[in-house]
Amino acid sequence: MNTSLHSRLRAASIVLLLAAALPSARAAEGTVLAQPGAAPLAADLPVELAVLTEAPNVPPVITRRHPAKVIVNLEVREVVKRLADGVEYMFWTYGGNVPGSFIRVREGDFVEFHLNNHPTSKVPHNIDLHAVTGPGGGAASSFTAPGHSSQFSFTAINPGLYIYHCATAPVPMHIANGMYGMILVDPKDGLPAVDREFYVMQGEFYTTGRHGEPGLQNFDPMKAEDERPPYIVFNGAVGALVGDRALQAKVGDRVRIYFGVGGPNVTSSFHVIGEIFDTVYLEGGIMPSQRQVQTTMVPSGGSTIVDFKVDVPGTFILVDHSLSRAFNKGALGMLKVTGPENRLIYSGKEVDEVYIGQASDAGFAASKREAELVAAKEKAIASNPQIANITKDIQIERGKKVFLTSCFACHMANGEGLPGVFPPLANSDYLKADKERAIKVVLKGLSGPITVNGKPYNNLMPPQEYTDDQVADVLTYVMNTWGNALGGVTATEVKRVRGDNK
Ligand code: HEC
Ligand SMILES: [Cu+2]
Repeated sequence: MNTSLHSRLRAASIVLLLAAALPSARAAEGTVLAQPGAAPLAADLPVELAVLTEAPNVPPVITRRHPAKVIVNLEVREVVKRLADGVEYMFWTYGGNVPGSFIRVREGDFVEFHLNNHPTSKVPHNIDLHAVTGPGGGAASSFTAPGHSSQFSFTAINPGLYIYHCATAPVPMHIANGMYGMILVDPKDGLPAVDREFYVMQGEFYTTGRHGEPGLQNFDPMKAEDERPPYIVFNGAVGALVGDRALQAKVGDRVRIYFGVGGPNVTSSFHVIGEIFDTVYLEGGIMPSQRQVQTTMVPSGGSTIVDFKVDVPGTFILVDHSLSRAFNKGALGMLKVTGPENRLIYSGKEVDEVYIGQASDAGFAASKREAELVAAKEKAIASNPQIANITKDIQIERGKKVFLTSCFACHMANGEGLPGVFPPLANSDYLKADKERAIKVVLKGLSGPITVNGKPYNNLMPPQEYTDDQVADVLTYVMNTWGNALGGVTATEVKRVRGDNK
């Protein structure tokens, strides 16, 4: 390192140390360096905890007319959830859902941001908020290993609707797994009032299987590189906004949609079938940029705000008007408007079913009924002892194969383990005592002191990377071999424990 750079860095760190030592400036080096008379010191601001909401909900309008110090606690969690009927995906999320929790602050607010990466996460994550003025948008200061938290702060000097996303390598993969959301920085005097506000984000998923291929799907890096997503969806899943989950409004309401594109790659031609946007705040800025708009273009990593009044009842379909995406890949949602007809504005009856096919109410009802029947079938199978026994025997053989890919290396092929190092699975009182705990051990690993059959162990078992079925099978094998007779484990039980995230 050259000496002048070295001494400049040292000078910079002394400034930071001094800043930290001054009581009034403890909260923020940033404001200490601000121009005199610019903003009040963060330490003098009233403190608020940010209300975070799950899509399609938006936190309440900010009514205060002064800046505040707003504390945001956002937790990263890796969770298996529904991508489409019968299709699951390991989503990486901000707050447990895709898109991530909606954050709302006011222009001039001092934001103290805490990013917490859940202990069950497999990889580190961070956050780049486009609302942050500063290198990386917070990414470098928020790099957080599993089980850790990091903190940084910024002043929201620019009002607008901003995307946030993970910027940990490989960045396209983190975003493609669902790591994006939005932060709204309300202008000082707020946006014009409306009756309903919604939060919708588009993003694509690069699954190894084709669109609709059932089961837990993995991320396919080649498809991502070639930009060939089998899924392009609103709010993280096919049908996230249809049927019972549709957006709701009443005739006469002024509706606002905060719409963003997480991507990572595909832009959106955002359109609501049967509506005209009265106002578009192009690219998520705060100036109305156009009136009477049919379709607005939203870039990847960008946003838009659209306002429109709903004049007649019916179902209005949200789409990416690159329509194969809507009709074949999932980018389709609904706004259901109830209230009196206005024959002057629109005379016809609803004819959704003819063109939206599977996403129509009839299709939605069919998927719901199908799910009920599948559950009923599984229940019937489970309660038939003959089928249950055959199922268990199949599980045991499959589980043995799983056991022989990893577990045996430590716990030994005969399940006896190694004295003082690897605990036994044969006749293990630890295993016997708690089935749910055993599932957790396999999914999430185990470390620290434990006692098995009266002997102490204090070692580390890494989490085992298997599907729900494989975990169920291997535990069923372990629980019914070497003299163990402990019943079975189902994939459903494993899924529940995996989703638990505790
Ligand atoms: C790299 C070595 C290693 C592998 C591979 C491994 N384990 Fe473990 N396992 C351990 C260690 C070490 C412990 C004890 C951890 C501690 O001391 O806290 C343990 C504990 C357990 C326990 C709880 C203690 C007991 O004896 O009942 C169960 C159950 C278990 N492992 C099952 C499995 C299964 C099933 C697999 C394969 C899917 C597996 N393990 C793979 C090392 C391993
Ligand atoms: Cu990430």
